[in-house]
Amino acid sequence: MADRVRVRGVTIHRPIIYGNTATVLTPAERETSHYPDHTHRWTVAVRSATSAPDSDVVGGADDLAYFVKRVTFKLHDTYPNPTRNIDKPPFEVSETGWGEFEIQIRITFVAESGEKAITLYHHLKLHPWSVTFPLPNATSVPAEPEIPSPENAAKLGPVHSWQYDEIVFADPFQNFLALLTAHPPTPLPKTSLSKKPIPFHMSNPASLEASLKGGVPEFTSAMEKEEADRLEEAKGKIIKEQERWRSILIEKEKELERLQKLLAPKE
Ligand code: SLL
Repeated sequence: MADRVRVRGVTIHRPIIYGNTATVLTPAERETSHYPDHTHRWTVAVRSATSAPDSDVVGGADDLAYFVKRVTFKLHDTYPNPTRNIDKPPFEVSETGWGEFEIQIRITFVAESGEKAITLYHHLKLHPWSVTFPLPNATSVPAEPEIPSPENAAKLGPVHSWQYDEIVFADPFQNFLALLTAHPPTPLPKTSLSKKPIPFHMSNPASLEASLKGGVPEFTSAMEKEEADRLEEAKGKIIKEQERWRSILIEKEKELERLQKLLAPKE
């Protein structure tokens, strides 16, 4: 069948984000809840990476349903029916709860794609970000950041934890390629149009301060360049460290040789 023909050598990708937002429940909400021990309301989602203009939603400008058939969120076993299948957009689950845990996110593609489902993992983040840096010569692991009181956490506003990713299709079927090219993704803005902060990520601790100024974060294409620069800088540092340790090793080997000679029985 002609539409079962793979287009060899072609790769095409679609940018997505996955992650969660969380807010502290107000005392009134807690009182009326069936679960008095629940402290937060959260939403875990898979969305297109670009945010709609003037929107309070992170990502989601494009509807992913043309290539995504189902997103399965596997919640912690403390939840009733922990496996949640979402078959139409928005591909998200909202719940209340008290604890952070790992969510398994399985994305199934439309049948005509012929693609296998992919599995992603997201650590549900409820508590505000804080970064504790290990000191360069520290011998102990830094202490776990303290969880602020609900009142203080509420003052900090919603918590956002989002990961940018690209779903790559290699050698796609001809009809699937046509489907994808008929739905080009809305490009990311170069820099944030409405001065939104970039989403905080542990790989970029410097972004913490900006993300705490509040506002809904937004992914931009400048982030990609900045990440490439950070990787380049980190690579440079590692090469320097490698050279430093190599010369230390050479010195030590020389010393070992010298000491071994001293120990060797005289002829
Ligand atoms: C923890 N390992 O101990 C984690 C588990 C589970 C969170 C967190 C809801 C439970 C319910 C809920 O928040 N589960 O339905 O009441 O922190």
